[in-house]
Amino acid sequence: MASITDIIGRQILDSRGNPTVEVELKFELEQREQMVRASVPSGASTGALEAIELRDGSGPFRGKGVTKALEKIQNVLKPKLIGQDCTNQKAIDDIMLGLDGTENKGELGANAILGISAAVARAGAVSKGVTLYEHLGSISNSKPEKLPIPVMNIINGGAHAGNNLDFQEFMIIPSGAASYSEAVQIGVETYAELKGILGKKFGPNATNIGDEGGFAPPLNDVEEPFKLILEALTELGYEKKVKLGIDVAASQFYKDKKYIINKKELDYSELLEFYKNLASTYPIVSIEDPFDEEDWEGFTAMTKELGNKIQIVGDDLFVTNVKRIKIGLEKGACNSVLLKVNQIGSVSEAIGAALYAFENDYTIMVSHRSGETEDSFIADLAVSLNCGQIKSGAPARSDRTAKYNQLLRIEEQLGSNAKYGDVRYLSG
Ligand code: 2PG
Ligand code: MG
Repeated sequence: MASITDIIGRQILDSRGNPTVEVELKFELEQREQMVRASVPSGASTGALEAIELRDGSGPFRGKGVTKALEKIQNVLKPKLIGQDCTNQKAIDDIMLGLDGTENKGELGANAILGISAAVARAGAVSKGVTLYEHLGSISNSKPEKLPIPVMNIINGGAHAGNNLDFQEFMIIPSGAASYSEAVQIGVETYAELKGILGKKFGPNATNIGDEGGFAPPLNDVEEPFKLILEALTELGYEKKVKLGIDVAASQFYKDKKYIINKKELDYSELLEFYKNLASTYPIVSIEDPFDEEDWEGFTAMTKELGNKIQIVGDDLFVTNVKRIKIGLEKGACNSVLLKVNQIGSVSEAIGAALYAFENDYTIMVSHRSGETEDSFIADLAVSLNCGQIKSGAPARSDRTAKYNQLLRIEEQLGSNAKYGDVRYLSG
């Protein structure tokens, strides 16, 4: 028994300088008080159906403060959680869901609930004397042994950058590396090589970065980044070891039933043709949110045509919600789920969504948010699920590298037992 003795919520800053929730959770273990912390990330290109992030709406920090969420922690959640056993993740998450009582966590805030939920998971691990990934593995009934492929976003566009690129993320996927640490090395070298290429072609301003640490060059055509990244890979001799992925985040440029890309208006079938062309020209193995979050028709058509060889990932479409994944299953939309814990708002529900996706043969990519903190929780989560892939932005900036670094530690801990990547679609 490791019972909760205190819960403190505080306002800290995320990587964009916006306030976010940090929870400090104290618990008693063998008559000694212990303490753990967890903090909550935040998206910019959020899905309309994500769980609600409670923000103050007015006042300091241009209304982005989270003091209302902190009040819920202090006045509603904490009183009911004192004395609960930290090793019982599901029971604690259920108490919080019950107290909230809404479909979307609109009453207490997904940021308030997740801050506690993630801290409880850490406390559970400490009280059992195991690592976080081992503890999370016991919740999902899996034996953590696989390091994920680091899917690194090295060119930023869309809502994450001040350029004219309509696609949000251009990612390298070192699926041909022999190990996780070799993948990190390849990612870092490619990032540096690309920086040189961008600087030479477009001047030093082109190497300024976007929210996820990738470069945000002044490009207008979504095809350009593929060419530039391939140039870097070829220069380094990595073209066989590295595949490409994109997060289109298409809801961001969908207006009046049309997709506006490269200044042209396309309907879903024209956009699908565009993707087919891209995928036959470049080594693209993963495409996330290729259509608007309510354009099921587009997703279904694309999955039918490309789903046997390319990973089609639902992010804004599924919002890490079993109910949405279920609709996807019925409609034959996507073959992969992007797993973002704060989209659903509790650790138990996120793990539940992952298990449901696995049961139905979807792959899982664990994901950061564009607004992140130094918390590396998702690194342990990815290993605990053996899902084989994580996206955490560029291999630069501490908010991104915190996750990649934690995975280096885990790789060392797993030692010769560590497996790496090799998920269904990413090897091409
Ligand atoms: C996404 C994410 C993370 P955001 O769309 O996949 O890369 O962005 O956190 O802004 O939703
Ligand atoms: Mg996305």
